[in-house]
Formats: sequence, C-alpha cells, structure tokens
Amino acid sequence: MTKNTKLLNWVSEVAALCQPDNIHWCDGSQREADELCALMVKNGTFKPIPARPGSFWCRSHAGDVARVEDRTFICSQDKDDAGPTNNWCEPAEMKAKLHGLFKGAMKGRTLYVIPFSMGPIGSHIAHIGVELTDSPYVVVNMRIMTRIGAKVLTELGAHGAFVACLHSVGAPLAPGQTDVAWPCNPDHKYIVHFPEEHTIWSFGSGYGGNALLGKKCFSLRIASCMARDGGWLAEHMLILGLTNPQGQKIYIAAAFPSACGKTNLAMLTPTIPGWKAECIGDDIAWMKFHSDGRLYAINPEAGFFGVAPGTSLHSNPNAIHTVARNSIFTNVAFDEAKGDVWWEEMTAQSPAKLTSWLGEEWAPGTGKKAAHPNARYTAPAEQCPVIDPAWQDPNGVPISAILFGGRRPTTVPLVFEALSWQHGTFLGSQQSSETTAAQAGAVGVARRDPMAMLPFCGYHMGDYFAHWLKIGKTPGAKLPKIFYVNWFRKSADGRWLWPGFGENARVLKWIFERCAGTGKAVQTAIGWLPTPDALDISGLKVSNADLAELLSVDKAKWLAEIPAIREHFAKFGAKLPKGLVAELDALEKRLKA
Ligand code: OXD
Ligand code: MN
Repeated sequence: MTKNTKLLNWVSEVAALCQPDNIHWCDGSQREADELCALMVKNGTFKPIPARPGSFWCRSHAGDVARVEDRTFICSQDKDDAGPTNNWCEPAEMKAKLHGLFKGAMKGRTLYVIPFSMGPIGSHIAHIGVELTDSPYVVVNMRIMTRIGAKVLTELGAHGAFVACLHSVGAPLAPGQTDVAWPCNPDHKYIVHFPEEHTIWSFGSGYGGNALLGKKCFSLRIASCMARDGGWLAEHMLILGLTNPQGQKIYIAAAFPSACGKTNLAMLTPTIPGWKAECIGDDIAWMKFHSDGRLYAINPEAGFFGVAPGTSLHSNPNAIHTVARNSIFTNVAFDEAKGDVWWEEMTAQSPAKLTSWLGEEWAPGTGKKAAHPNARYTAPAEQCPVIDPAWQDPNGVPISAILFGGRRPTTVPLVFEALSWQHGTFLGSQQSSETTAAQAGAVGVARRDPMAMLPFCGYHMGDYFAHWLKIGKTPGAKLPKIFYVNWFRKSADGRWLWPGFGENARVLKWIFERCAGTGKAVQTAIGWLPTPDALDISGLKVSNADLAELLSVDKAKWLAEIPAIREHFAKFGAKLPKGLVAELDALEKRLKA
C-alpha cells in the first residue's frame, strides 16, 4: 500500500461518492490479471482464444465502439484556454453534473485502484497517474498499455504527484441484479479533463481511449498542457529507429491522424536491402530536451491498442506476430472452427462462418462487416518482433526527423522537407486528412487536423502552435528536421500512385540521407523535394510518369489550398501566431512567383 496521503484521501472520497461494494488496489501481478480474466470469462465479457495463448475475445455494447469526441470536454477555468477545437464547460458546473452521475455509480461493483507510469518507471521524461475504475476490462488493458502496480506506488512515494483519473462505466447494479457482458451507460457519456488540476473524469463508456485514461486523456490532452508549462512536447506520434547498411542509426517521430497507417509505419519491414527499422512506439511521443540540445523521446505507453481490420501478414506482419499471444481483441469476429479471431483483410479469403462482433452468425456476402471497423487488439509492446532495444531506455532516444502527413488523394507530394522549424510548424498546423472509423461520425471527409492533435490538444491550439514555435527558439537547441509525407496519393483515374507499406522505407531512406547531409533535393515553392534520382526506386514497379506525378508541385492546386488554410487559421483568432501567417503569406508569394 501507499503512504501518499493525497492518493489515500482521493480514493476515500471517490469511494464515498461512488459507493462500490469493494476496493481493490492493483499490484500488477500476473496472478491478479489471471484472476480478473477468469472473472470476466465467468461473467461472459471474455472468451478465451484457443489459438492464442493468454488471449481473450470481447464484444462491446453496439453503442460503445469508438472515442466520443462530441462528449469530450476540456474544462479549463477560462473558456478561451480550451480554444475553438475543444468542447468546454465551466469546471464547477461540470463537476456538479458529474457528481450527480458518479453518485452511487459503482454500486454492486469493485473499485479498482490502478497506479500506472506513463513511460519507463523512474524516467525523468515519464509521469505517474492513478486510475480509479469499476471495470476489470480496463484493469487488464491498462496492465498491457502502461506499467502498473506496486512498483509505481513505490516510485510515487509519500509525496509524489500523479494525474488523477476517475472512470466508471456508469452502470450500477442493484442487489441481486446480474451484470451484462459489456456494462456502459447508453444515455450519458462524459470524457472530461480539468487541465489546471491534472485530473480526468470519464463516465459511461468502457471503450478504448474513453476508458483507458493513460492514453489519449493523460498522454495527450493533460500531458500537452504539462508540456506547454514545462517546455517539452507531448505529441500524437509514432517513434521508429532507422539503421542504414553501415550501421548508423537515427530516430524518427511521425504524426498522422487516426488510422492513417501509423502502426504500419511504426513496425515497417523495409524492402530495401540492408536497411533496418525498429519500433519504439506507434501512437504517442513525449519529447524533452537534453543538455546536448537535442530532443529525446520516450513512448509513454507499454503496449499497442491497434485497429485490427486491415492488419494482415501483407500490411503489417510484425503486428500480426505481436498479437499471437497475451492479447485482448475487442469487436473482432470469432471463428469457432479454428478457435481464433478474424477481421476484414486478415486473410485474403474470409472463413465460411463466423460469429460477428455483434454476436450474430456471419457468412461472406451478407454485406455486413464481421469485425467493427474500429475493432482493436491490445498487445504488449515487448512482443513486437522489431521492438527497438532502446524502447525502455529511461533517457529516451534522440529524434533527428519529425514527419507530418495524412490521407490526401491529390495535391500533396509523396515527401518534402520543410525550409525551417517555423515552416515545419506551419506544415503541421495545416495538416489535413480524410476521416476514418477511429472517430464516431462521417467517414471519408477531409478535415484539417493540425499535428494530428485536433481531438487531443488539451488547450487552445493557437497557443499550441505558439508553443511549437517557442520550442524552435530554445537556446542551444539542435532541432530535428521536419518533413511532410503522403502515402495516399491517387492518379486522376483513382489508382494508388505509391505502393506504401514496406516501400515507404525508400522515403525514409531519403529522409535519413537529408539528416546526414547527403540526400539530394531541389527547392520548390512548398519546400525541399527529392531530385528525380534521389529516391531509391531500384526494383520498384512504379512508372516514371507516376513517380514524376508523386514528386511534382501543382502550383494551381496548392494556390487553391490557400483560402482553405486561411479559413482554418481564422478559427484561432488573435492567438494564431504571426509566424504562421508569415509562412502562409510567403508560401502564397512563392506559388505566385
Ligand atoms: C487512436 C486514435 O486510437 O488516434 O490511436 O484514434
Ligand atoms: Mn492515435
């Protein structure tokens, strides 16, 4: 147990409010996890997966399948601090509302206390949180996604600070009432952040980022505020290590909006001989300056919460091997004949008969998906065959390049390099992509998603851009170079122009060479592009015409973007940094020249 009085008092307060039947302090042991999994098998939440040792299949409530951005709030004292991209409510008003909802919300359930570390325990880049939840599903997922248990309490000590994360599925049980397999509250969902207090209150959902509060809520929304105050960066970025045939290595961080192939890139298998890529993380990067002036990054997470559909031996063999055991699968389909899970595109041919994510009998050709498009696996990072040897290094790894990008069928070339940190910040600030199933709402609509942080920035995005610019002015800083990539370019007749996946290593190779000072580039109106011979395309089946299109700058199309970027910038009002306006004006001028 702990002597941290702040924690002890908070647990007592929450217990008095939520009235659970029991309180369980999680020690993080295997035995504890086994007991919770057995409990969930007994109550119908989990079904063991015979083909994958230590793994379980789980189906959510049909109305609790994704992050709920319209129910997500940043409750800063001042409305202006939440900015135009967040829902805001006055903190006292929200607390009163939430007190009403949390009152008695854990009746008939156990309150689990999960001390967790985001990042290697004891790392100076890491931070501690404690999640109080009435969901055993959350406990076993948090055990994979973060470092939990007794050793975190030891690190916290009697006086350590922690981010307080309160979660309830919002489904109290009356005496004798039997539970459902996926308890949640269909009528009330609130994912609420109080940035000044470093606290999170989540009610009514048991799914993913709504309930595993270490992930988006802490590591991005609250941590972005901590980073602003502390002069560091908390970003929605994968981290990978790239080694050339001579054994030289760089680390790259990359921000893409949800479901843009981030996990695939994080675990990619290079197609070019002699090059090696290794994974540090697939979703979040925390970066702090070291005394050598470089930004060092850790992955605050310890597992992957990846989108299953589309993951295959072709698209991401390393993810497939990662989830071979000790994994949790939520909202995929189940193949009774094989005793295994299945999802769309996992195999070229679908099995003849499945139980769908809705629990219905499923056969090919019904027109319905067997797995929900946002179905997920939760898997330990250490099981990834290409996990980087430094992934647990408490010092983090030095970042040489930062990539932005998104799904853009037109206009945006395969890759280009920013002219400066300020220009790179501008590129990130206007980043755009088509929406996918990772967020509730319409799919396939292009939206501006600055630095891929639109749903994750815990404060005014105008101030966030200013913070990026300020980072660039840190005395003595040796900043990473910034690049913009687009794997999703299509031809006029709708063909993919670039094969993607492992072939993206060719682009990474050019980025490596740019960082080393050897890559050839030509300056254009939008930034540095590879010269026609700079990209290694040996053995690649991409026609010269397609390559030329991938590496071309269509000035008319870019000029047509300018009003859309101006409109996007207008949302940030007076807080939009002048440096970004200057970059936009300069871009327009260069395009018109
Ligand atoms: C995620 C997301 O789940 O970005 O990682 O939506
Ligand atoms: Mn993400």
